[in-house]
Amino acid sequence: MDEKKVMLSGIQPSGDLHLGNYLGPLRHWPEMIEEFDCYFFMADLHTITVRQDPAQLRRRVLTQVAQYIACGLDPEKCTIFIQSHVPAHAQLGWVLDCYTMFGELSRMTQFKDKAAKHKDNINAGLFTYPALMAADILLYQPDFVPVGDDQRQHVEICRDIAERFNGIYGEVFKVPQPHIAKVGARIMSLNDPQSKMSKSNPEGCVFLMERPEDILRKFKRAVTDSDTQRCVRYDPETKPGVSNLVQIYAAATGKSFEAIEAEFEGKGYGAFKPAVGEAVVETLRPIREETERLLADKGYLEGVYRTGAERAERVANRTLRKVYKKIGFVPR
Ligand code: ATP
Ligand code: LTN
Repeated sequence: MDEKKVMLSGIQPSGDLHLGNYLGPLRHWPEMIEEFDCYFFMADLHTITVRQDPAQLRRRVLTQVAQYIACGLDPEKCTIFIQSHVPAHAQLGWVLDCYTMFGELSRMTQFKDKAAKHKDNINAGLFTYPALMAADILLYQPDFVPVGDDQRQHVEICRDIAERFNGIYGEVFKVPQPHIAKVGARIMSLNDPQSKMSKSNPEGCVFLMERPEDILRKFKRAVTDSDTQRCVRYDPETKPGVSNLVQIYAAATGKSFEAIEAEFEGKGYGAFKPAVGEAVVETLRPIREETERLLADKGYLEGVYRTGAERAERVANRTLRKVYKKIGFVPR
């Protein structure tokens, strides 16, 4: 009997992975695979809520599979798969659409943000996205869902949907907990420290596959704060730019905020910004190199996501069958 707790998470392959994705959730995933039964997937079904170029989408999904492995996810020890390879996600997604309320979907901040950003394509999928995300999660009966802070609301609505369903049909779904890291859960944009680092603002965003010289340039240009003392101190209220860099440096090096403040005492931003850039370059270098190596071995990657889909499908179908039965669908 496998008594391990279960953990699941996904990232949309809607852009190249960046430092926010890495320092927020992804960096913590490899620590979890020893202790938990883990499922990690490429949320490709979610990406089409915004229009995608087909060739780019294919490239990004494969790159993301390679990056998951390069970041330390050993495919022998966890299940890595592509969401669209497991039809149960779309199937349970539809069911959960019918147990999710218009009003609660209307309150989702991601929907409001994306609807404002893509005014010409406010499609139904963008609106019901959280019900599909709930299906992604509930199919695997996980205990924890490790995500960045911006996904907390989606994990909470997933809990509400699970409780509603269980309230009608009995204990069908395990109600999962979000798992949000203390340091790195919200990395801010380098050129706009009031907004989160996001691929939609590439100058403020560092991508995992970016060249070291470009990374260093972005850090040298990072917006810092206009106080006269120019001291390196973690204080997000009054010094959002510098605090973001302190957070990045802490996450990249494992040093505490106090140790960082002591290290740069009396040195000013001129010394600090390149040091953060160097630390990030060194953190990302092995990941970039390993990703490139893996991308050259398409056969290996194919083996990983095929095996992953088979394993995921077995677990997902078990939950889906149970749901169909509870609802009253006639078995085939
Ligand atoms: P978009 O730019 O479209 O908002 P994104 O870059 O935020 O997308 P997602 O696929 O939405 O990427 O997020 C993947 C994971 O990375 C999620 O768990 C999310 O919480 C986390 N994440 C995204 N951006 C950051 C960030 N700046 N800091 C910390 N975690 C982040
Ligand atoms: N919405 C998530 C991606 C995602 C996800 C999930 C994360 C889709 N399904 C299930 C955790 C569990 C995002 O990162 N934007």
